[in-house]
Amino acid sequence: MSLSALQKARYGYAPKLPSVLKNPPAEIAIEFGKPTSAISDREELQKVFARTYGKPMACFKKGANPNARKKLKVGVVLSGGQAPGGHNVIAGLFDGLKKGSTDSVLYGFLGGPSGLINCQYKEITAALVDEYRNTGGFDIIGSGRTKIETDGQVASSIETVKKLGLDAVVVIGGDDSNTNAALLAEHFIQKGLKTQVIGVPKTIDGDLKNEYVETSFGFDTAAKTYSELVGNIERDANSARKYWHFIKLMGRSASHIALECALQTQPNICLISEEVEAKEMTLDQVTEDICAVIAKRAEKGENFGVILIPEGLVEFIPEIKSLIHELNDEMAKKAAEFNALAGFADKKAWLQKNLSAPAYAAFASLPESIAGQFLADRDPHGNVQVSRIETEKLLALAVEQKLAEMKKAGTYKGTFSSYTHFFGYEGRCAFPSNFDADYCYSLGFTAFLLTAGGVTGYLSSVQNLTAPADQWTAGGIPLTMMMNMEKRHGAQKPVIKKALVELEGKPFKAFASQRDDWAVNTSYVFPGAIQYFGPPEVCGQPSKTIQLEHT
Ligand code: FBP
Repeated sequence: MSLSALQKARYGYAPKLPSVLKNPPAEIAIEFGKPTSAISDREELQKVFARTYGKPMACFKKGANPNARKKLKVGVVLSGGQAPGGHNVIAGLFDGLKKGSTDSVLYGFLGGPSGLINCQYKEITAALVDEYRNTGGFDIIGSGRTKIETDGQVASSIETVKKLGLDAVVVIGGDDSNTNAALLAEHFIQKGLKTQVIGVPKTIDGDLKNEYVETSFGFDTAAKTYSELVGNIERDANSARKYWHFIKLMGRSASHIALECALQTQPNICLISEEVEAKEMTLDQVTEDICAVIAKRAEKGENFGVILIPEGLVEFIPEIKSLIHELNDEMAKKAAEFNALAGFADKKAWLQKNLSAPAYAAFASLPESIAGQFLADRDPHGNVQVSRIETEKLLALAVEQKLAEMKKAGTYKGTFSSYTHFFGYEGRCAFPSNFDADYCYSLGFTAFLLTAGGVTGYLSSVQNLTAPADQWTAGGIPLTMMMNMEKRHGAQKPVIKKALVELEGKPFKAFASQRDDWAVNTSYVFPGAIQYFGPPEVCGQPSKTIQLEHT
């Protein structure tokens, strides 16, 4: 593989660590706090996690650590969607293990959790890890979305850890993967295994966060990458002054990415799914609101603008949410019957018979090209794949239609021409920002210390992230502490609670206090590309979301 100049330069970047982690491992002690409990549903969770529930929080401090020099065998898994910084988690874990004992071994499971199930792995050597330091992507070992769920999958995973004699498995993943990690930790103890399970909070979506997990890694870089692109489009729109750009931004459910991009680029409109749901807005109302802004700008002769749309929006619009739920259920219950249908017309007729009247009406109101996307293959959890639904096109079409009506009624006098974009995969494998490079390396190193500390069912946690890195703190959060029970596939299941945008939170309030002005008065900000070298105000700032959350 030939290397870009940036890649070569990034190999030489030394990630910054919290000062406590700069000590030799034998001088980093693990300290425990009081026992913890879950967010809610404590009794049920205690039953599911009979051996791992309620453990104390862990924190690393300078002090003697007699276990740090133990020779350890650890396996690492990358789970779910790519997020910038995953390679640095592995680098931090590897370096920590080798600092503890040069005889320690790190295996990487190939292609995600299926690598653990099927015992497909490779040893992570110094030469291998050096090729991936400070780079984006998950290609060092690959990732996947298989869940370790069935008895057979758990049994196969147990076989693998026994065969390799693993002291620990480190799972780098989002809320679902870390829920899975917690269950695995419990299964391993039940089966009398010594193998610990440690999680690491990953996802560009930014929805794996709480009081103790300030952000998931990858969010910072992905949102900065999209903000660069949005800013470039804003500048183009402001130069050409003739197009409205509808930009969908990745983030499966939560609107954190769209909100962060809005705070960075000050677009004319940014929809926030959580607000649309709270206000129970219909698709028609969302369209009307957009048209009102377009009409106001047209009065000033400004027939251009930029609209940010969170990827998950459709699932937050009540009538479409109900449609999706019914579709998911019916398509799963009568899968063979549905899959035998050939064309769109047959499928539509089938839906008319099988959906409730309101759900079918919502389906029938969609343009055919978009309606078909609601019928595409489900993800492994049986959910519609929202990144495949062209919400940006749906809205652009609906807006065009409504503006034509407004023109006839004399309430709109402008010209309307639109472009649609989807930014998602463009940001998931970018070179990690310095923030993510440092954060991930620290998370990986902390995962090593948790392993050496003998705990299981913990999430690696690095906090105080708006301070300079040497003031960050490191520790571990019991995974059960972040859980509640939720209905999945018709049954109550333990899950780590997803963090959606809080409408009472500071990032949303900062946005809401300025958006009316941004809507009408062009106020674009052009963040430019992520900078890796230079003064801290240019290359060392964390996301606006985390900065606002800490004010
Ligand atoms: P994770 O939660 O697994 O990190 O993935 C997030 C995400 O990037 C979403 O933003 C997006 O909806 C989805 O993955 C796309 O999935 P896929 O990679 O399977 O196309």
